[in-house]
Amino acid sequence: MIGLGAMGGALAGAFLTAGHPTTVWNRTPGRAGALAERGAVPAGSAAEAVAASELVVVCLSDHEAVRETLTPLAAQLAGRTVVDLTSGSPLDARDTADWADRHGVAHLDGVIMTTPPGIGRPEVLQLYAGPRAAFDSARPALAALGEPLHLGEDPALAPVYDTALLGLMWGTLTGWLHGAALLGAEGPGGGVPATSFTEVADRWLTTVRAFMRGYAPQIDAAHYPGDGFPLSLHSSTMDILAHASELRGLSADFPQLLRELTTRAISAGHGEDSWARLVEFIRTT
Ligand code: FVH
Repeated sequence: MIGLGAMGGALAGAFLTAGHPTTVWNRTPGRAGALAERGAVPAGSAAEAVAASELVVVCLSDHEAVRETLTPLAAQLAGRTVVDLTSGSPLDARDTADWADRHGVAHLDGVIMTTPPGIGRPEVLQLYAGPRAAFDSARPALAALGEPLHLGEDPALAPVYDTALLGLMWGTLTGWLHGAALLGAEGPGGGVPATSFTEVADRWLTTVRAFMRGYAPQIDAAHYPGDGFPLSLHSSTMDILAHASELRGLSADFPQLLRELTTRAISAGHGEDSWARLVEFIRTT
C-alpha cells in the first residue's frame, strides 16, 4: 500500500482486517505506526514496498504525486498489477494507463464510493476500469475494501463514473433537503422533523429507482413515450412546488432549475413525452 493518508491508511487497515499480508509506505515517515501494531510491514522506501507484492495499491493526493512516485520504479513494477485509487480526471487515468502499458505494468484505475470510515463495508461500491484479467486476479484482495465492480477496459471510465455518481448524489440530496425545508417550515402541513420526512422519503426512493430503470432504455433508444406521466403533468406539479416554497419564504432555486429545463422541452413541443426526454436538453445548452 503506497500512501497512508486518510484514505490509504483506511485501505491498509481493511487489508489487514481481511488477513492479507500488507506492506506499507508513506513519503513522510511516521504514519505507519498504528498499522504496524496491527501487523503491517513498514517499508523503508517505495521500491521496497513494490518489491514486497504482486499487487501494488496506490492512493495519493493527485496523479502528479503518483507519477512522481511510480516513474522511478517502472522496471520494478513490470509484471505486477498497480491499482490506482487516486482521484483524477479521465486524461490522468489514460496517461497513467499508457505509461503502465509502455512499461509492462497491469494497471487498474479505481474509485471507492465512500469516505475512509466506510472502507471495508461489504456494500461499499468500488469501481475499476482497465484490463479484465488484472481485475480478476486482484479481485479477491480488493474484496477486503467493499464490493468491486469492473466497468470496462477504458481506464477513463472510472473517473467519469465517479463524477456522474457524485452528481446523482448531489441532485438527490438537494431534492431531499428541499423537501425537509418545505415540511419543516412553519404553517399548514409544516413543522415536520427531517427524521420523520426521511422515513417516508426513503421508501419513495424505491419508486424513483424504478423510474430510472424504466427511463434508461428510453434514453438508449432516443424514444420517450409519456406513458401517463408526461412532462406537461410534471410541469404543473412543479409549479405547485415552486409556489409552496415561495409561500413559506424558502428559496425557489431548486424548483426553478427543474422548471427551466422542463419548460425548454415543452416549448420545443415535447410536453407529452416522458421525463427522460430532458436528457436531450441536458446534451445541448
Ligand atoms: N478522504 C476522502 O474522503 C476521499 C474519499 C474519496 C477518494 N479521495 C481521494 O483519495 C486520495 C487520497 O486522499 P486522502 O484523503 O487519503 O488524502 P490525504 O490524507 O491528504 O493523503 C494524501 C497522501 O498522498 C501523499 N502524497 C502527496 N503528495 C505526494 C508526493 N508528491 N509523493 C508521495 N506521496 C505524496 C501524502 O503523503 P505525505 O504528505 O504524508 O508524505 C499522503 O499519504 C485523493 O486523490 C482523494 O481525492 C479521498
